[in-house]
Amino acid sequence: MDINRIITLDEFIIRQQNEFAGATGELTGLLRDIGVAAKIVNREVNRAGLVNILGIEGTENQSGDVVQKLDLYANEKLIECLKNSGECCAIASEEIENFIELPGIHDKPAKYVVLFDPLDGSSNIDVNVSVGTIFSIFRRKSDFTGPSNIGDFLQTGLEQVAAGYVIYGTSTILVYTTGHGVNGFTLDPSIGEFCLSHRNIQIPKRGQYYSVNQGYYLKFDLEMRRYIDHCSDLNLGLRYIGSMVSDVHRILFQGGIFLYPSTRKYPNGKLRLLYECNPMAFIVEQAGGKAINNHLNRILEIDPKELHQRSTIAIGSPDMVDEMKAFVERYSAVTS
Ligand code: AHM
Ligand code: MG
Repeated sequence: MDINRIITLDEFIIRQQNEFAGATGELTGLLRDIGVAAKIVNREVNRAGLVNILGIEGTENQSGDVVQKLDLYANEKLIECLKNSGECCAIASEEIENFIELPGIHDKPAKYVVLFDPLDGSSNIDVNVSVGTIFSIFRRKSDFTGPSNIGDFLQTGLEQVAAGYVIYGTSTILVYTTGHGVNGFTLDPSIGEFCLSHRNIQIPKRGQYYSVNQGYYLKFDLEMRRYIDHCSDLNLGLRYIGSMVSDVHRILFQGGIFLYPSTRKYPNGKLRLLYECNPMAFIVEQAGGKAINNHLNRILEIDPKELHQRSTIAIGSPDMVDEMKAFVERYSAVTS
């Protein structure tokens, strides 16, 4: 086979499916439909400067953040594509208070639920900085013949069957895992296809950057301040975009650590466990990295209690996350 041949996302997903005996193609269909939604959202993100859908919508989402118009558009498109897919029985979105049941197609019971953050980092939209879409897929736990329930969504991150993100950056890249490594696909706008561009992504053990909103330094706990001082002592560079997808994407390729610790405003962290932390943790772990919270618990093992639960997070290169863990252990022992 010609190794330079273009492999599209659709072809790659189908090939992966063929490697698993008993795979029915349902997850394949679902991933493909998310790919379609990503293309539609991408088109709109790119056109955003041209049409009047920019700007703050004026409402607040479930978590109290200001919602911008493009978030709502991305939210609608994802729901639409997942509805048409017929493989998803219910969805939960960072932009919606409760989960939504989706009607089945031809009375076929759907096995999966999908959770997503339709447009993460939305405060960046107005200034033309990269944003992203994050998704997480679970097999439903409830009886396939009845309606889905909250228990289908409140599963630990370990139970994710797939997770991914799309970064709308200088190019648009979709990165996903089904628990067998991580692969990245770059959208070729000339043919309208995501093409395999980053095979079996491995995160470096360490990196030259740390990523945290250092403006909140004085609001962080002592152990976190000490760790940040340590990063600075090591002459690590600080990179913080304010768009988790973009910050973690860089770390996935170049190594480093991303932190969103507790602050006075967000004592449990700002980021959402189900829409942001779990899917990113699954991807990063699959690439050889680590993800823990401030209590040093593995993100993927946290038992969620509610849909919009927040979590602190330290995610990235394995050696750097271990080092952060050691700082927290040392300095919290000093204060306790
Ligand atoms: P959003 O989902 O409302 O866009 O918020 C999540 C974003 C993350 O992408 C980013 O890492 C973080 O919020 C930035 O928050 P802050 O401005 O407090 O540093
Ligand atoms: Mg978000």
